[in-house]
Amino acid sequence: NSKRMMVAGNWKMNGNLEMLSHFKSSLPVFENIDVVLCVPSVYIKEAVGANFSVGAQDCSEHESGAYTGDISLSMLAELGAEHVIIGHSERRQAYSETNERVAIKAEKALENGFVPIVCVGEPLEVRESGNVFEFVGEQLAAILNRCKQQLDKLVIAYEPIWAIGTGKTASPEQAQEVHAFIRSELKKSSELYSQISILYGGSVTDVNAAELFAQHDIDGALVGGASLKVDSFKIICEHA
Ligand code: G2H
Repeated sequence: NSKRMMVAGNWKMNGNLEMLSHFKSSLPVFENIDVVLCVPSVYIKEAVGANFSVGAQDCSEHESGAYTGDISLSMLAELGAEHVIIGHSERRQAYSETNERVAIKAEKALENGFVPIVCVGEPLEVRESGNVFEFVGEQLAAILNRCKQQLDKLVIAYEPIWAIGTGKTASPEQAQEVHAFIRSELKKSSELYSQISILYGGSVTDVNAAELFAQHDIDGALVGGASLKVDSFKIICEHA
């Protein structure tokens, strides 16, 4: 894989200031890959300034207004966030985020100068019924339709829902198969298809990262549980 790799940690609703300061002091510089830590938004300002870039885990698609509890992209930018995870399956499921809403958020993130890490991925029943490409293809189509202008800035994360936090990783071959499909869909929309990073997410650990990264179309990882321990996160970065 000749592309610049990215390892993005997704702390979800975990961590505290002490843990953050430990990460800031312990994570070394990685020259040849992009290392991003997506922390809860309240920690973004504190997270900035170490050897990693900082990302948010969601954003509002609105600029301002009566949206109690939401956080705008300009607010996240003010704190120093450069990346934002969009359409994580936990938000699609628990907050009913539709394909279209996810696509609008991705579009707004690009407009605001962010690198959106947009998540796609199928639930178990879709995998078992053999409709993975159809399902992921629809998620992707909505995103590509709105993000055509700046596709080279986009990062896609393939996260099969059945592999999230379950300890059940997709095999490198299963992941590569969907990554190759995503790449072929990107190719239909843009000449820049080969420059778009496609991350794998779903129970990535320091043990399985290397074989996932060895796959042709896997350009890095979105890491949940294993991003909560600096030692395992560091090893995953070393493999990238
Ligand atoms: C998938 C992933 C990070 P985990 O949600 O986005 O989490 O690595 O814990 O499966």
